[in-house]
Amino acid sequence: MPSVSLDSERFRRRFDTFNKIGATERGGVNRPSLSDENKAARDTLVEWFREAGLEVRIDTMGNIFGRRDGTDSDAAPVLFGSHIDSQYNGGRYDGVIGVLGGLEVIEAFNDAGVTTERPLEVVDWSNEEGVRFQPDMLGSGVYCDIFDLDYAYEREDKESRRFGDELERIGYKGETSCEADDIHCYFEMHVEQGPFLEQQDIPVAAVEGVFGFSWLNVTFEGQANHAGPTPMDMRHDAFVATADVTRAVRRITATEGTDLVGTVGSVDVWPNAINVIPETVEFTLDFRSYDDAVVDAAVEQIREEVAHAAEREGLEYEIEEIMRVDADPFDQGCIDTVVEAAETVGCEYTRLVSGAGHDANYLNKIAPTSMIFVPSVDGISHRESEFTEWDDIVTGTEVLLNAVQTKAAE
Ligand code: HGY
Ligand code: MN
Ligand code: MN
Repeated sequence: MPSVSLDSERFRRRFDTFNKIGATERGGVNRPSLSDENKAARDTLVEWFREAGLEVRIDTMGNIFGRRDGTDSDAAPVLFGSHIDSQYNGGRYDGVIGVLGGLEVIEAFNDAGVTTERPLEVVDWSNEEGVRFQPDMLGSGVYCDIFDLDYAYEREDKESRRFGDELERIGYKGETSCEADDIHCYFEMHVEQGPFLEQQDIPVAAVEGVFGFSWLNVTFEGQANHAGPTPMDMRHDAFVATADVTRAVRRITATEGTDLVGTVGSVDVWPNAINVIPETVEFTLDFRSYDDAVVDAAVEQIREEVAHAAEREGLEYEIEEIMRVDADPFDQGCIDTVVEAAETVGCEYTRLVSGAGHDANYLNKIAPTSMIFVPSVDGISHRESEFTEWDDIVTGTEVLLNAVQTKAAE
């Protein structure tokens, strides 16, 4: 079999060109799901998929698949990819290296004139980040039958724009039904988004599973009033209760010996005026652990904390769990394939569990799945200064190439 190798210069040119789309002044990207910038990135990706000779299909959730036929065109394909939607001021690597790295793997087979036995498919999943439209991993979630299409189409952003309407507006409400095909296996290469690989000075990790997590929306309803004449004992201040719950998140997650993490990431205050007691606060909670029982307990505790904070301040409240993903170990066969691929490449590697959610969470429920991590400098992600050394990305992509080649011959 002729040797199949990456062209890292081509890959780098593509990566740099791609990240000019929605580039921010501070070196990051702003390509939130279904925005004009996301459309421009999608258009570029479809053009590159076609230039690479891939058969492109877009499904009803806007997931973009590029298919390269195999000698056995009826065989279940090897699927690999990630996402190109970003945080509002996110990093250039999160998701993008998994999609463009997947395209580079395809191009390497093209350059070598090698046709694999199984078909290969590279995918860009819609709405992985879940910052504009919650919940996250919506495109892969509908594909894996976690969410139904109507639910997804009804999701609204903060300006009350519907997911389904925005998907149509950017021209990516495809024809193909968004439902799982028969897939041989799924790989996703991604930046670690944590500090461990860099701390250990290791370029690659075979990912053994992903944390489970819960996302909740909380609304406190108090009473706006004048910040001056209103005596403190007459106040019903929605923000004070929010602060109480935020401190409670720190107390709950301070328990030694667990991997539990908790975040209050998004807070909307109304009327948000310097001299008005906050009437309404809507905020989010994000709890994660590799142990589902630990997440369940944290959610239980925070529900009590919300009720107590509302009672203390004399507020009405609502709490809604908008998403719950269970922790899942990945497929041992796929993990072993990633390990063997790293040994073939000859790079040092370790094994990690992912604290970040990925489309692989859901693919893992319908097909053998694993992931490949490459280091994040200073463990930074979801921030414009997210950075990964290019050599590490090339190494990770070589591991992806070898893993795909192995599974495509099975
Ligand atoms: O929330 C996550 O872990 C992912 O970035 N959507
Ligand atoms: Mn990601
Ligand atoms: Mn992300």
